[in-house]
Amino acid sequence: FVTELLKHPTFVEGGKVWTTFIDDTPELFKAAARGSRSHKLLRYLAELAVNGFKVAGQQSVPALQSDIVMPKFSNYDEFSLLHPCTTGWRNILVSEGPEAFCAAVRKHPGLLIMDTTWRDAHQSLLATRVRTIDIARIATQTSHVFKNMFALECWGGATFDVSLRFLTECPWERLKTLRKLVPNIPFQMLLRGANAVGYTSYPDNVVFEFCKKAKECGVDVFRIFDSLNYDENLQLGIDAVKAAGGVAEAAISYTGDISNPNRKPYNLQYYLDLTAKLVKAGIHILAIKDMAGLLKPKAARMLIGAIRANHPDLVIHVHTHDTAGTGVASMIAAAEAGADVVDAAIDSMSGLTSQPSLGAITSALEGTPLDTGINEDDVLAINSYWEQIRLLYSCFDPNVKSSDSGVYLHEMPGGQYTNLLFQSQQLGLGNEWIAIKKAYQVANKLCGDITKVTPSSKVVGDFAQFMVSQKLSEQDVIEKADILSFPQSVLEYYQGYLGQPPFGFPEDLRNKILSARNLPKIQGRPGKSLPPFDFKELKANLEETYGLSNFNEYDLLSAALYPKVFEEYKEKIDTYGDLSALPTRWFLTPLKVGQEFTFDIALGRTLIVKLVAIGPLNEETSTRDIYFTLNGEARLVNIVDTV
Ligand code: 3PY
Ligand code: ZN
Repeated sequence: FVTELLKHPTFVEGGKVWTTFIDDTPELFKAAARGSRSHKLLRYLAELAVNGFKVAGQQSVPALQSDIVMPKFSNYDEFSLLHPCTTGWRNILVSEGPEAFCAAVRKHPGLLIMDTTWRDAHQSLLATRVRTIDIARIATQTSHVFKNMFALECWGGATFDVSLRFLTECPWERLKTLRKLVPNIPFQMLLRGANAVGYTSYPDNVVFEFCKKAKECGVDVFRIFDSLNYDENLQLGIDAVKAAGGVAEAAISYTGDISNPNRKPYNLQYYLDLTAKLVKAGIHILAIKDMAGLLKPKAARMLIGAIRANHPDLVIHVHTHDTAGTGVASMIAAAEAGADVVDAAIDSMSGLTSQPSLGAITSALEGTPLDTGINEDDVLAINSYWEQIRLLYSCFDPNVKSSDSGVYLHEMPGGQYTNLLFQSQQLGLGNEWIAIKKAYQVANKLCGDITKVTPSSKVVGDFAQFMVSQKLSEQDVIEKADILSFPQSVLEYYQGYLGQPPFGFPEDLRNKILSARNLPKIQGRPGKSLPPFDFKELKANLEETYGLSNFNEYDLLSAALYPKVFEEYKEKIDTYGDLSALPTRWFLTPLKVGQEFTFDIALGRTLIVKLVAIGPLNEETSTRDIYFTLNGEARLVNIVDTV
C-alpha cells in the first residue's frame, strides 16, 4: 500500500517536496532501527542530500552519472576472467625469495613495467580519492592481462591517510582485498622511510611493526625513500623492510639536472655516491625516484648508464612524472641505458603530473629487444574502464590542462603540484598559483636547495604559501627571520626534525630563526631519540574506548600512525556504517527527490534505495525528516541541517 502510494506523482515531483500525505500519516514511515546498517547508510545518504559534500570533501558532482560499463577482452574468453590468474613474477618471489627474484629480473631481456594506476596515478591526478570498490572491480581482469608486469603499485604514499580520512575505508582491508584478487603480480608500496606513511618520524618499533603487517597483508616490494636522501633514515627503512621479509627497493630521490653542469650541487657523482652507500646497506633493488619529472632523456642515459657500469647485477627501477611532457622519452632512454623496470600509468590516468602513458611506452617498444610483453588490445580494454573512473572522480580533478616545463625550475613533485593547485583554488588563491610556483623556488633556496618530496616538499610548499600570503621576498625572509610567524613545518625543518639535508642547512638563517625562538637543534636521525612506542598501552586504551570486538591488530597500527584521523574514522564508521560497498556515484552524488538506485550491500543482499521526500526544517532543532524507501519499505531518518 505504502509503496503504491509513494509512486504517486505528488511524491516524486519537485525539489524538496513535501506532501500532506507524509504530514498526515507519519506513522507509515518507520524510523529505521537506530544503529542498524541500513539506518546508518540512509543517514549518510540523507546528510549528503541535504548538507552536501562534507563527508568526502569534494566540491562538485562527478561528471559520470551512469553505470560503469565493463570492458570486453578480445584475447580472453569471459569465463577465464572470472578467477584470478595464477602465473606471474610473484611466483618466483614467493617460491625462491628476493635474491632469486632479482636475478631473474636482471636476466629478463625485455623491459618490465610497473603500473602505478592504483596508487601514484590517482594520488597525482585525483587527490588519492579512488576507492577500493573501483580498483577491486577490475582487479581479476588485471591479474590476467597484466600478468607479465613487474608489479602493481597499489599501496602506501598518501593512500593510507586518505583512505581513513576521506574514504572512510580501512587501508589494510584494501590491501587484503586486492591481494586475494591478484595473487600473481607482485604488489609494491611506497614507504617514506622513517616516516612510514606519515609526515614525521615515528619511533623505530612503529616502522618495523608497520612493515611486518604490510608484508603480511600482501605487500611484496617496498620502495623506501627519504625526503632529504638522508642515509640514516633510509637505513632504518631498509632494515625494517628486510626484517619483515620484503623486497627492499631503496630510492634515490632525484633533483636538479645532471645533464646541466651549472645545476650544482646535484651532479652525477652525488648520485653515484648515494647508490654505492645504498648497495652497501644491503638493498635488493635501486629505484631512481624522479618525483617531479626532472630526469630529462639525456640525464637518464647518463645516470642509468653510469650506475649500470658500476653495478652490473643491480636491478634498476625508474620512476618519473610527466609534468613537463618528457616522461615517455625519458623512460625509453632509461631502458636503453640499462634500467630493468620503469613506471607507467594506464593511458587515461597518465600524463601531466602523473606517470607517462603505459600504452605509449608498450607500443613504442613493441617488436624491439625491449618489448614489454604487454598486449596493446589489453591495454586499451583496461583503459576503457579507467576512462570512466577518471570521469567518476572528476570532482577531485584540479584540471591541470597542459604540460609545464617550468617544473625544471620550481621542481615541485607531481603529487604536490595538483594538491597545491587544488588548495590555491579552494582558498580562492587560484590567481596566485603562478606566484606560488615562483615562491616555491625561492623557498627551496632558503631551505638550502633540498630534494623535495613528502614531507620536505610540504615544508617548501607551506613556506611558499606563507611567503605569498604575507607578500614576502627572499630578502624580507632573511631580514625578518627572527620575528616572522613561520609555519610550524618550516620551524621543525630548521630544527632538524626531518633529518639532515644533503648539502647542509643554510646555517646563518637557521641560527637566526632558532635562536630568536629558543628552539633546539636535533642532531642526527630524529627517530633515534624517540622512545619505543607503547603498543600495549594503546591497545588497552582502544579496548576501553571501542570494546574488545571493535578493533583489530591492524587498527592498532592505524591508531599508532594517525591517532586523530583514526578516531574520526571510527566515529564516521559508527555514524554511517561500512560504506565500502556503496557505489562511488552515490558516495559522491547527492540523491535528488524521486531518484532511486540499486546496489549489493553484501553478497546476495541487494538494496533498492529511493529518496522520497525531504521534510521542512524544524527551526527549533535545526533538523529535518528525510523520507526514503528501502526495498519498497518506507523509512525515515532525522538529521541536522547544517546548510
Ligand atoms: C608520497 O610520499 O606520497 C609520494 O608520492 C612521494 O613522491
Ligand atoms: Zn611519484
